[in-house]
Amino acid sequence: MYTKLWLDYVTDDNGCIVSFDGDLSDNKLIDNAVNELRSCNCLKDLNIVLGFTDDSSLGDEGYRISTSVMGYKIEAYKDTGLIYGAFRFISLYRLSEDKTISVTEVPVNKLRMLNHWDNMDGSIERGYSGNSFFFVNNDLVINERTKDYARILCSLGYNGVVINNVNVKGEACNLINEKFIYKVKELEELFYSYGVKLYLCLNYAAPIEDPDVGSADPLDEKVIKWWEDKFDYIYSIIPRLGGFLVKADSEGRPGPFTYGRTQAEGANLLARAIAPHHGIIIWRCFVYNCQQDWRDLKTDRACAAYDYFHDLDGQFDDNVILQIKNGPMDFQIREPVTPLFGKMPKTNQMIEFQIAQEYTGQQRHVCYLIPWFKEVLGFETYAENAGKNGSKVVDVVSGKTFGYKYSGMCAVTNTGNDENWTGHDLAAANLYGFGRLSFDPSLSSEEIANEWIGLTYGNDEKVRENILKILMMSWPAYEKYSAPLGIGWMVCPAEHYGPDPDGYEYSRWGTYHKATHDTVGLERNSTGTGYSMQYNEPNASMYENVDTTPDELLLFFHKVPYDHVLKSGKTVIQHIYDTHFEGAEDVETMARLWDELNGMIDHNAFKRVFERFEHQLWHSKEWRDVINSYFYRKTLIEDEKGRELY
Ligand code: GCW
Repeated sequence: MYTKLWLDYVTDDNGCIVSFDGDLSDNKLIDNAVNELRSCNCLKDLNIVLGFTDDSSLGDEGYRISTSVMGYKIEAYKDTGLIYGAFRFISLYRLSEDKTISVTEVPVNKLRMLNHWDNMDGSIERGYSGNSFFFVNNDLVINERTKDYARILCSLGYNGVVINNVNVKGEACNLINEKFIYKVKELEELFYSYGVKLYLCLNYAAPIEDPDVGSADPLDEKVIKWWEDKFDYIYSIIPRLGGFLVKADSEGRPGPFTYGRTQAEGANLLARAIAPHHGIIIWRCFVYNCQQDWRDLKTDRACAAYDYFHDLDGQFDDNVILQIKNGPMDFQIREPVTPLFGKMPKTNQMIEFQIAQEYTGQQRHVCYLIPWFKEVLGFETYAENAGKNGSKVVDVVSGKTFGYKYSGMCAVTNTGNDENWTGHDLAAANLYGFGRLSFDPSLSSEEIANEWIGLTYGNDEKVRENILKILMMSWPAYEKYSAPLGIGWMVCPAEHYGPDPDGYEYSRWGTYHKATHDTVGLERNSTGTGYSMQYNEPNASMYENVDTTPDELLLFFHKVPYDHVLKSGKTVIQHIYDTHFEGAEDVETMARLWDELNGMIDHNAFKRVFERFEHQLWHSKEWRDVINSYFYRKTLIEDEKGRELY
């Protein structure tokens, strides 16, 4: 294996003395914590004591690390905290110059999860780093890589993983049947021993296939009994299973709407059946009409989640969590924040991001997404009655604003069975970063990047500086050379890769930019689809008005002429030309910064990223020229700077 990323440090037993101050009666978490420390080369000859403290403010997962002349002490209130603390200690020790470590850290978010879109045949929906390492040929596989993965998750602060695709199909339906349940149990035990809870996706329509039931109507007694029996069975074998993630009434999948019921009735069906076992139901809000007629000027996909869920506030059981995508559409390079955040005080919510780079370069382009996620989390929702608790998205999803029982952050993962886990070596910064960010959202994008660079490439200053620059330039660069000003979907429909400005324009997906020869964008204020009115004030008024809408979202909210002047002082058309030229130039800069590292880092690691840049250099120019030509041909407006347009 050529790289294990930040786990590289793990080598052989080396004589570091780790003592556990307490009763070790068969506790796998503590065993694993001790083993990690003992087998870590960089801790050679250190004296480390692990122990419990009665300081309950550390909660289940927090820890305190301190340094004295005797050595190091890692304390926690619970065993889960000890293993998080052990991993964190290794990172901090490796990053620290003077080796004095003194931290107390408690995770901000209760749930910090990854969602796999892995299918049982081994493929991964929107996977860009090889095939699944959970599933091969319709079988569930548990091996060394699975263990390394559990270690990675724990070392980054994740505490939950959903291993199968939300689009549950084929054999995946059997994960909760006799055929696979004992293997799922084995997997649960492995993850549990690293502090990570296992979750599964389920097929809401499953009872339809049972000839004795033939329905999935949430109010049908037979359906209710079917799920009760099913959860009784599952939990009799895997009592610690975290629960289930559900995609219903979405993209062709049946759900409560099929039976004229609400989303709350659908979610509560499962929540009530699972409640005696203390499981949770994570219910996705990605519900919209994906059979839209592009001629229909009234329907707006952006409005859908709010329209279907907002009025149900208070109707969901307390073991339901709504999982809501960061934006109202679908993981575009730029979208406004979904207006449901801050508007449902009585309903648990968690936010869903995507580190699988479906629309952001598919792990062939470098695109460090943490700065984007930070912007989303920092968005002020102006939730009513939030008071001192705060009402930014980060406050809402961490449960602070409304005192949610369950809440947190999850991301669609970017991992696969490629040797480096994430396809592009630099995409590992997103896997690392999302774990750290969900543990502590106050960390800056630069802090997270610096940690990752140090742990992955060592502490050389030039290496750190160049990679940091590349990472921090990468998301803005991608935005510049792809779809402009928040408009989204100028991408090839087949794979969601590469430019195709009209690719979605006459499709059924509700994702239109409506560019004509004199205007571009959609009117989503009160004179248009009304989407802007879903926000609390003053956001609603800000988006209502062209003059107060931020430039980067202008075309998401408004239809404007190409000579409309942005706050930057440029016209829309000139902004499009300029950013597209700039974006492609930024890629040249990033590639040059990488080239400078030739000879300074492992050659193979250097070469892998070098090759990805070769592609990105070409492909960013393709984006630039296709998008610029598209608008040039529509408008016949020349570039002010006289650059070539085709
Ligand atoms: O972005 C879309 C993807 C689908 C995905 C869906 C979802 C798993 O293109 O591949 O299906 O979102 O989030 O459910």
